[in-house]
Amino acid sequence: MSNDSKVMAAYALAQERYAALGVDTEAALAKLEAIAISLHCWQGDDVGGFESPGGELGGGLAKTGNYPGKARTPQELRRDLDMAYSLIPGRHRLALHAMYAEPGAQKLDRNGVRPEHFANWVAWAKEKGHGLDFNPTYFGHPMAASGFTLSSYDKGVRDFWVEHGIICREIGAYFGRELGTTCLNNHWIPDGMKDTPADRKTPRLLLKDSLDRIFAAPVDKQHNLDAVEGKLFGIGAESYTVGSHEFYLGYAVANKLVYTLDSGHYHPTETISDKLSSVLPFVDDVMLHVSRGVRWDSDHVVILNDDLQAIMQEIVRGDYLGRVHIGLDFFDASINRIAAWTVGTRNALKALLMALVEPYAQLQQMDVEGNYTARLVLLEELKSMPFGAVWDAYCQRQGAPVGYAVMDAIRGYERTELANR
Ligand code: RNT
Ligand code: ZN
Repeated sequence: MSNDSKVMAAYALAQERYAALGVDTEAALAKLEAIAISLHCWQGDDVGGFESPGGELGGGLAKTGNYPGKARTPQELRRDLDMAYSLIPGRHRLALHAMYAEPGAQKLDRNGVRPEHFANWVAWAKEKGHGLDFNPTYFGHPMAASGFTLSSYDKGVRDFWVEHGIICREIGAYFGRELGTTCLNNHWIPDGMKDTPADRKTPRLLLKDSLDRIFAAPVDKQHNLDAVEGKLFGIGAESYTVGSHEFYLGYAVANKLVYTLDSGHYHPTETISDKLSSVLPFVDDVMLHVSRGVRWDSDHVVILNDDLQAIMQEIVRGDYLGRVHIGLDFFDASINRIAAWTVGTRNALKALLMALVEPYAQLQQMDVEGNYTARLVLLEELKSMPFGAVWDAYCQRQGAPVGYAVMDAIRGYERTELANR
């Protein structure tokens, strides 16, 4: 029997096992196929961007590792992304940051960035069929060196970043218009203090004022949807982060914006999975930055752990697939960067599929009936159902490598492409 037919034979058996639980695996795969994950461009070059070679990362973000072969140009980054997408089943999106602009020969500052500086990205996305998301870059810049941007006591600094925020919304609208799919535009700022501030209030009021200015002009929500991302702490902002969870959740609710939940932005024992059903009665949409913090907001590659499964279960069980925009946010420079994207995205999809093949109506009924014994037994038995056979069949049908074969493809690309950098 060929490998291909082994995969399909295993799937046929798995399909029957799931059918016995009342689960239609074909329906689950059809749902999975419709989900586009937003890959983050910044895993490809350690949050470098193309403004200046070897610029300071800043903003409390830290990359560790020096694995060879990092993308040095937009062309290399797009080639690497093409490779990663080819290893991931389904059709997915790309999240860009403003610092990935291509100004040509011009020297560009953040307030000078314009839609045309992303024309190559748009042409590439059109050709390959990817939607584009966006992020203004409020860090890694001399105007952010004080640790403050939109909440700075210095009006000149605030004005500079407000200008950046406004133009970035236009860039997002340009993406949405050109590609015919809404661009999620995520605003995150690093502002905060290493040590205890005297005044926690004023920077927050200044931030609110800056955001009001950025979001004052109406931008067609069909093309550009703005999101704000809260955070608890960062390196150098351990004692005070201006844009905290409560601040931005309040701001998003009051101003009908999307709220972004990043898995690394809370107390280490707090999970974002529990926040979805708490936040979604009050905001229309949520954006996720799926990440993996190890002891702190370390942005490790997402693995198939309980946290990830709980996030995807909440999205599927709550019927939130239309309102939760799943994006990734991690950067590991110590391993092959294409592998990092591939593993993280495949895991996000695996966790979604696991949630999609749950007999949820049965489980829900057990909640209602107070049948907690049966619920525990079923949930534990589900863990050893032949989920892997369904996933393998999906990869095979989608033309993505099945199982550890991804590593052959990654090794091949390392030899022919990355080794020459
Ligand atoms: C930082 C935020 C933010 C960044 C990216 C690069 O803590 O998570 O989303 O990681 O914008
Ligand atoms: Zn994030």
